[in-house]
Amino acid sequence: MRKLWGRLTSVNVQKAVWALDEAGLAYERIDAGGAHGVVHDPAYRAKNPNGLVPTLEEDGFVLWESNAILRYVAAMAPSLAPPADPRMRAHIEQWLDWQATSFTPAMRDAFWQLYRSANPDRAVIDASVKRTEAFAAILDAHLTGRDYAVGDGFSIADIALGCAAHRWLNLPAERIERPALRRWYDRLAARPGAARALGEPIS
Ligand SMILES: N[C@@H](CCC(=O)N[C@@H](CS)C(=O)NCC(=O)O)C(=O)O
Repeated sequence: MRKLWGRLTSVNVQKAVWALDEAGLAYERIDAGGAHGVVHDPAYRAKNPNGLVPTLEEDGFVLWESNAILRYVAAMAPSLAPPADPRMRAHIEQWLDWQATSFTPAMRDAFWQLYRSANPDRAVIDASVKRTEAFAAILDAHLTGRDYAVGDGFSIADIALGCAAHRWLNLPAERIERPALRRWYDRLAARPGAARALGEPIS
């Protein structure tokens, strides 16, 4: 039986859930992380020594790092199969890396201050929002005239970027309106595969 460990409020768990649902693969999701704990248990640490979520487990095969899980699911599921063209594959990788190393880290401080701090620090929020706006502008420009992040079909790049955009566009902060980013996100969020991943209130 396939198991996915991780709370649905985690943006990285949302990516894995979206990919599994989009692929139509059966799995059991087990709450872990945050208030659910579990991640500090030795049994969990034996699977994922980082003590983070998500972790995917399939009959003794264990995989962590959300974007690695996306690539694995895409390798298994015809509906998410990577394109044959090496350049298109490279662009999918590019956007996966950009999401993980640029877009999401930029908004992390604002998210933590707004959702997790008893005394949100306005200066920290503003600086984080400003950093993220620069990346949002890049994504908005890229998505202008496009329906998907790469090529003319849905891919795991849309999942990774879509989960990050979900967090960004719902952050209770003032943002510059980005029409192409908004249009792309609205289309993605309406996919049946996104319902569970993006369905929980952000917290
Ligand atoms: N690079 C890792 C980061 C994983 C990560 O930071 N997960 C966070 C939630 S988004 C976490 O486990 N936080 C601790 C917790 O929830 O207890 C990935 O992409 O999977």
